[in-house]
Amino acid sequence: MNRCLFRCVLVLFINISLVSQALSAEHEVLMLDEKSSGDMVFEPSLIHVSVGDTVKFIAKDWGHNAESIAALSPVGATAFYGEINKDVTVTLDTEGVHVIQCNPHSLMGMVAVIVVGSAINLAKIKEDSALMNKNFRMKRERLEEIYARIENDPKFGS
Ligand SMILES: [Cu+2]
Repeated sequence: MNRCLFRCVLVLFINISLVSQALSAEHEVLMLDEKSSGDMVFEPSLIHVSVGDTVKFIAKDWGHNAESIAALSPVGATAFYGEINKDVTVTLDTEGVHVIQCNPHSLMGMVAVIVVGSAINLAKIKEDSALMNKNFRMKRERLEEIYARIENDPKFGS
């Protein structure tokens, strides 16, 4: 009898934790000085999340921040601005491609891309990035590489 009750409670508990995991997840992105892929990077530089998930940007190395770029975000997305040397956690409620930058290193192409759900606005983001290319003078190919990875991976649904 007790064993049955224990089993039922255990099953219920597992179900509750599975449901809450399915509802939202937290992802982590590191802000780093250097990596094999180059200097001043977000790691990973491309992540795929579900609507309602959170992303925590972790200030592992000094001198970085994470902030949204209004012109390279889906229409209606909430802007965020993380302070330098501080972790920042954002909840992403707007579907589409969001480009994130480190303000001090934006000229060096310290960017990350978060795809929330499907990359429904990728064409527009690419067009607007081309207009902003002057702001990514040194390593703007990083963004182009990331867009190519999105286009070549069916999971992003672009
Ligand atoms: Cu930086």
